[in-house]
Amino acid sequence: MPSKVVVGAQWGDEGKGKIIDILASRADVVVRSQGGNNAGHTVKSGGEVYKLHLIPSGILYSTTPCLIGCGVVVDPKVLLGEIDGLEKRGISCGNLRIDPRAHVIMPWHIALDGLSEQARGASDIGTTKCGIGPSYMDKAERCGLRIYDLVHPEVFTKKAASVAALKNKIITQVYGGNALDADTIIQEYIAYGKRLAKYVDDVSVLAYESVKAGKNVLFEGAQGALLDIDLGTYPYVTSSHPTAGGFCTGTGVGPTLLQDIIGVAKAYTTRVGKGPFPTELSDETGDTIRNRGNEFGTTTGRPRRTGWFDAVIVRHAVRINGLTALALNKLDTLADLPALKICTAYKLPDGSTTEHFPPTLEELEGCEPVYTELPGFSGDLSACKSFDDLPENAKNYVHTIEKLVDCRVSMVGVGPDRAQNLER
Ligand code: 2SA
Ligand code: GDP
Ligand code: MG
Repeated sequence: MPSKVVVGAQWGDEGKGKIIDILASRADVVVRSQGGNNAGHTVKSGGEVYKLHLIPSGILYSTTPCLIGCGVVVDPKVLLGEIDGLEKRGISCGNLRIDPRAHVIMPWHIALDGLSEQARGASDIGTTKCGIGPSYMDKAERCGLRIYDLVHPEVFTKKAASVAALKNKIITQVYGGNALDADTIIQEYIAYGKRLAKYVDDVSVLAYESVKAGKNVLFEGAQGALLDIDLGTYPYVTSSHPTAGGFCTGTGVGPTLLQDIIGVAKAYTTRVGKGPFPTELSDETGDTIRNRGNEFGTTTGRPRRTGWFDAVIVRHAVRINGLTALALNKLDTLADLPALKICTAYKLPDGSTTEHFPPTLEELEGCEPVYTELPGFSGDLSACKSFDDLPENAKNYVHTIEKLVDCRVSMVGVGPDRAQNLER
């Protein structure tokens, strides 16, 4: 399986962790390219549950190098906590590597994430408050601190002191918040840097050489297509590119080195945080899906908003990622609902319809989902061992989605465990 890319095809939490874990068992190297600890990937294996935020899911396989690319924003405190947590459970992190170009999430980023959300009031984004946006802002502003700086105390002290002074001005004078103690922070982070130094290496070179050597390289996505800063539901998006193109800039490998691009979708739709959600169900059916599917954020525990499968958004994900296949998770969650709806298109205010996701929120406003209704299926799908074992109506549901989004469904999820995945 030379290079495979796994991306979210909706608003995140599609079950990428499970698919990545399955593919990681056959991968020689796993690479992450964007986001930070706002991601939460749940991997269930042999009765154990692992919640990973920053470390690529391949870490559960002892010999697989796991690379954190230059496009990731790294909270060193969280990363060290994750390393310690895994090592306590007997999982070695010796194969972890972090690109020196990756940016560091500092306490002022976390403070500013909270303060700016508060200042937005009712029009807040609903961020995870992990400091993701403010860290990417500094990267674009060219005043960010990078992993290289973190592991070089003299460089770090100088740069961090000047950035801290600027950030404290913003925190106190713009937002009326409390200034942070720069000296204490610098000492604390130098200590983190000392522990992380042994993991630092050039991920662009490592990833390139692995692909060139014919190794199976797995590129692990976080969040989802509709959260892409350019192609998602801006401004209700994250601050990175959780799309196939983001893997090139976020790891330092060129597009011709990426082969299979697998989009992961749920058999319905969820989103956390604010922003448009055309097929949202604010009724009992939505509650049933949330409770049955255990739809609560892996990072923040927030209840996820739930709704019908929206072929318009997944079609958008197929196009912007150039998906070669889809993994459709959580089909089991829909069992026993009397009828299932799929949104096939949006009706525009002028009465016409479109199959394409509108580029702006203003254009999306006033769009109404057009549904097709399919018969439901019942029973415990989690016991199915192959696609053929599924009830006819469940197979029909999958075939309908394939046709509507023009992409082959190569895997169907019927439960959270590694084994509950039907490959086709
Ligand atoms: P941020 O924190 O700046 O990236 O938030 C901006 C928007 O991106 C959304 N976002 C997410 N959506 C789904 N899942 C995410 N990760 C966690 C998980 C979520 C959690 O895997 O369960 O635990 O709450 C994630 N991360 C960011 C976010 O909701 C904002 O809409
Ligand atoms: P990610 O961010 O895309 O990796 O997804 P999360 O881990 O945040 O959320 C997906 C949730 O669904 C996790 O709790 C998984 O264990 C669970 N899950 C994944 N696939 C399936 C499936 O096919 N069926 C069920 N019932 N749960 C699943
Ligand atoms: Mg998640």
